[in-house]
Amino acid sequence: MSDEKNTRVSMLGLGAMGSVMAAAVIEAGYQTVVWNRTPGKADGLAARGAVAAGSVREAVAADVVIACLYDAASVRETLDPVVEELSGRTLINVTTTSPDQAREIAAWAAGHGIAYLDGGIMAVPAMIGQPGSSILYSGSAAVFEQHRPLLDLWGESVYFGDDAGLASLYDLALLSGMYVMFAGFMHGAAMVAPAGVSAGAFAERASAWIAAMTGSLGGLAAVIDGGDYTIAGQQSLEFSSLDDIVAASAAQGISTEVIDVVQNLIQRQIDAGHGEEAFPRIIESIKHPV
Ligand code: FVH
Repeated sequence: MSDEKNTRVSMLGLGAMGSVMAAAVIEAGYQTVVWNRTPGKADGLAARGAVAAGSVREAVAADVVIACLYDAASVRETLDPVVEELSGRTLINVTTTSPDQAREIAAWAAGHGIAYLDGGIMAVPAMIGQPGSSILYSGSAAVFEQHRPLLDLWGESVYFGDDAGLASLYDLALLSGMYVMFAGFMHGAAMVAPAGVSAGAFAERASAWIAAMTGSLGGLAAVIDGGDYTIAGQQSLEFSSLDDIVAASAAQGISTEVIDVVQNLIQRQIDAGHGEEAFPRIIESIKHPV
């Protein structure tokens, strides 16, 4: 641990997320260098003990370089001109990218002798270092293991293997679950709004209901992983018709688009002759697009 604290860490990108992550590194006692494209954003961190680098070239002269930039293009735009300096060093990229972009950056890094770990941040800035924050990693296992104390400053560190794209894939898969869940909440809030129910009042009920329902994810997963949707005792697809929800939504004068998506996934399986099988079978509609 004491060796780790002698590690010189550089943070590139001091936006909403990068500045909070850099502050945690400074707070933990690491020698911290910070850099941002637009000057001025490093001032507060310099006052807390960081060295504000005057250029990217100066910033990457560190043991570990963290990139928390806007997107994959900004990572390459920032690092391409200083690739010789980065060679032989360690790059941890927590910028959100697609899985293929993460793999491209990993290949670029490997081609220049840079040890590379890709990260997907499952937190908003206020959560960094707090319970509930996690960062998903894939790429170099050696980098993950060696710098675990640094990574753990930001939240739970979870490693998914040497495919640099896998952390990003998990990140985006989890976000897809979040967005669809939020859209479902919005649909419910829109349904009750004409009855004079505020979104806040609905959120109280919805929070309790969604929390209770997350307990069933493991059961759904067990059916999917088992590959047998003819399980007795499970609600069948024919019984899962969302017609009542669609009709009630229309009667409230709201769009049925959110519910139509789920209804269509169910209907495709019924049309294919699987109406008596269990609800988790809709994953087959998703896996096999029309
Ligand atoms: N903020 C959040 O809640 C989410 C949580 C999940 C993960 N994301 C991802 O984290 C990356 C950084 O996000 P951020 O919130 O810090 O983003 P911004 O506040 O917009 O700061 C962006 C920084 O990137 C710099 N930058 C942009 N383009 C370039 C470029 N071409 N060359 C160099 N730097 C660039 C920007 O610099 P400046 O505009 O101040 O000069 C900021 O430092 C991101 O991937 C999220 O998806 C955050």
